[in-house]
Amino acid sequence: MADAYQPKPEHRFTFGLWTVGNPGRDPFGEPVRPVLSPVELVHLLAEVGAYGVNFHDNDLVPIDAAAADRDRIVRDFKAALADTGITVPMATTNLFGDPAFKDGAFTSNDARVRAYALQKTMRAIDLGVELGAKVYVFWGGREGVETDASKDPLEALKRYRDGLNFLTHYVKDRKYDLVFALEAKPNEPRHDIYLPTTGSFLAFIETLDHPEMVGVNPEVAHEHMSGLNFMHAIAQAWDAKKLFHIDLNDQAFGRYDQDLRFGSHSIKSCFFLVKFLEDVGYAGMRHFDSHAYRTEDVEGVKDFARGSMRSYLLYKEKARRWNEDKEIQGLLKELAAAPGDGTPDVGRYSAATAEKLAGHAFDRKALGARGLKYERLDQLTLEVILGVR
Ligand code: DIG
Ligand code: MN
Ligand code: MN
Repeated sequence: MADAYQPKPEHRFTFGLWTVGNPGRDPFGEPVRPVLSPVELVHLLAEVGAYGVNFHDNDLVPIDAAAADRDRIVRDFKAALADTGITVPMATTNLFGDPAFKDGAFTSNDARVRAYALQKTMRAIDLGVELGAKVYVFWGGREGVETDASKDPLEALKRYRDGLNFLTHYVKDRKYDLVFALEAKPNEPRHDIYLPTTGSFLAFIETLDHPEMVGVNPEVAHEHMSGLNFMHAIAQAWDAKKLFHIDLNDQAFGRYDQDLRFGSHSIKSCFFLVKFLEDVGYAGMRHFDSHAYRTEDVEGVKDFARGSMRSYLLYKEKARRWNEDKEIQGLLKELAAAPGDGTPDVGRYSAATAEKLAGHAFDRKALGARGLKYERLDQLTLEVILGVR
């Protein structure tokens, strides 16, 4: 029986071809699942109720495909999209798999590789736009070093900037309706990856020729790898009007990139993340950049995909209950209450405010003595998440 947590198109749940198509290879083991074709994966996503599918250029068109094969593959893919109603909201380039990119793409020490990366990305942008993508993601998985003896970080940042500037100019020249979303990760596969966090990219974007075209695509696992609060990174991106896309998954702190099913590990942080996205009215894609356990067969992959979307909707319902919980809202109202003890209201600076503030006598001991009831507030939050409120 279908309950209230079934995915619908308006939820905008999307998956990359490389996620549900992950055959289960890992650094210590061979694939455990058959490799499904892009057409088969589109039908699998339609079966589980997804809204859209994303891809790296070579997830769809093999890097050495002849032109005729490329055209057939794209034609068949378009037919599967038309048959199922699955859309393509986002596309990206694989600038990390081929050995040519072993020392990076845009930041490679070899000018030929940097030029090839631009050519490959231009072609991949054309393909993404042809299939309807409006967001173009850049994950610089190889833009980094094993040894800092190999690259000057200032030169590397200049190359990164030059590459992205070239491509924003290309998109503008082609008059594409497309924005860029930059995805951070601190390490893996490189020992250190440049621009390791969402915050790093938010600063970097302001140094580009067309910052208005460029936002971020934060990923849960990648901020967790650095031990960071993901929802805070999202809040900063939202505050800067740069949350153009998001990679949802899950991750134990301080480990390799696990790309776990969304909401399956960090229960409380996923609750606050979904609450934030729903509270602010984030209208972008809910993209799951994750994959099934290596223990799973193709039916298990469908369980992974269904669980990702279902968990998001469960957290969304818990957020609604939190927002409507009378005791929780009462505590928040108390916290927000104005002191009412004559403390000057210091909004924007004025000489008069500064003078009033300078002369005010604070009761410092009383400030420190106030109990804030966060234990009760957090316990109530936990009880909402655990389903007893
Ligand atoms: C890894 O987290 C990266 C690649 O999978 C892809 O380039 C990007 C798009 O979501 N995420
Ligand atoms: Mn990841
Ligand atoms: Mn990602």
